[in-house]
Amino acid sequence: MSRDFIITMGVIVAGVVAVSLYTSLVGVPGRPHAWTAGDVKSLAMAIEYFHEEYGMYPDFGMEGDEAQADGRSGSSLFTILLGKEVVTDKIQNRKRIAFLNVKVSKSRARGGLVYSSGGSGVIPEGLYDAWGNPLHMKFDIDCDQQIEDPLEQGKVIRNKPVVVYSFGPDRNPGGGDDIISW
Ligand SMILES: [Ca+2]
Ligand SMILES: [Ca+2]
Repeated sequence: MSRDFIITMGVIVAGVVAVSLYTSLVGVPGRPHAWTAGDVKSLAMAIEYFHEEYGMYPDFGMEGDEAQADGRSGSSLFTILLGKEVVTDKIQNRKRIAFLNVKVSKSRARGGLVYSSGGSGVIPEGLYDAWGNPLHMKFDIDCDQQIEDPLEQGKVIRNKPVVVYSFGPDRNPGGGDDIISW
């Protein structure tokens, strides 16, 4: 093998390693963004449609006007929005409409809706962005047609019953990469 060949191969290998490191750290631009943007919109629409259909918000154990799309309350929210509640006299989604239409995923690291037992269970666990973090929601619970912008202080979002957002690849509010439903 010539020295040039070895150097060329070395450069190619270094390039491949650099690209895969980059994509594993910040994600492939485009697709994950598009998936998460779609899921952010879908969740906002699902809650809006539920609100229109039943004249109330789903009651899923939220405290205050903000919630995260995971944990006990998140699981309860998705059970309601997917029409998977057990039929009792307390059922909220009486018509058992599947309001939510999002990508189902085996692992939260890839983003999407994840079910219990590593994706093989029947209980929805949470809805995650492409960077493995749960989506966030903020509701107009006082019904004054205004929601204080959760990402920009002093700004007000009007005429939305709910807003949904992800912090984006930097996993923090701001930074120009947040993904929002409004
Ligand atoms: Ca309000
Ligand atoms: Ca951000």
